[in-house]
Amino acid sequence: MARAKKSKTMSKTKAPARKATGRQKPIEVYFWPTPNGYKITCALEEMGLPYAVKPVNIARGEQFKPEFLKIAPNNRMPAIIDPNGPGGKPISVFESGAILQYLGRKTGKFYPKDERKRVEVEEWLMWQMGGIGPMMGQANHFVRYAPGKIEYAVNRYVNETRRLLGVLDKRLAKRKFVCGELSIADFALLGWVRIYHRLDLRPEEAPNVVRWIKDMEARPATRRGLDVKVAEAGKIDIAKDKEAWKLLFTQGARA
Ligand SMILES: N[C@@H](CCC(=O)N[C@@H](CS)C(=O)NCC(=O)O)C(=O)O
Repeated sequence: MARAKKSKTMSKTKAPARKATGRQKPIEVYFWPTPNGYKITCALEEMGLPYAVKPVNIARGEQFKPEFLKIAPNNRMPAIIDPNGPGGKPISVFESGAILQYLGRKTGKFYPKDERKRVEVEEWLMWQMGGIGPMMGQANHFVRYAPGKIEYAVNRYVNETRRLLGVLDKRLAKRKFVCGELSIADFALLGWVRIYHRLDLRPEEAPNVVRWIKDMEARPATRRGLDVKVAEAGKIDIAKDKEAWKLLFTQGARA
């Protein structure tokens, strides 16, 4: 594993990067260690693509820097720049689902070409992007970050998360991975689903999901993806850090 190059514009990192071999330039991954960020590092590791981590310190406002907004206009990470994009020219991609589809098409891995199988993977990928991600994100917000305990909001989002995990649990009762074989849908889901316990959900509520999390985490490549660290992230507790809290949770008011 090679050290990631330090970015001039973003936070410094000691995060590892898969070594670029030959003349292939690494894919730049604009990253912060969150459930959405890990989707991409896990996929890149499983696909065996060289990459360099470019930290975007979202607790310090680096997602609003003009150079980042050029590639990610929604001021959210992850985003990537692939120097070897279509036609051999660089391409940038934002939105984790779009990045996973791009990487799947680029490598031909974990994104089947057979139309029926592809549709199935896309169903579960979109289910993650439109369901699990936003609902667990809101549940996490109201459980951990909202000032005071707003019971109605906690119940609303934790219960919806519980329902979604029930759907996933049924699906995984008869399949090793979400679509039978390992796919980009698994990479999309893992980051959020593996932290279900932070939302007061118990493992016995979804035993097949718990089994799948263990299987995924035991894969050496996925493990490497989940182990990508950014030193600075560990120093900031968003719940207690006033600057981070204001930057992340009062954006509508800022606009
Ligand atoms: N739908 C987006 C969501 C990405 C997202 O919410 N990223 C968060 C961290 S997990 C972020 O960058 N937040 C920065 C901010 O809120 O300004 C995706 O899947 O890429």
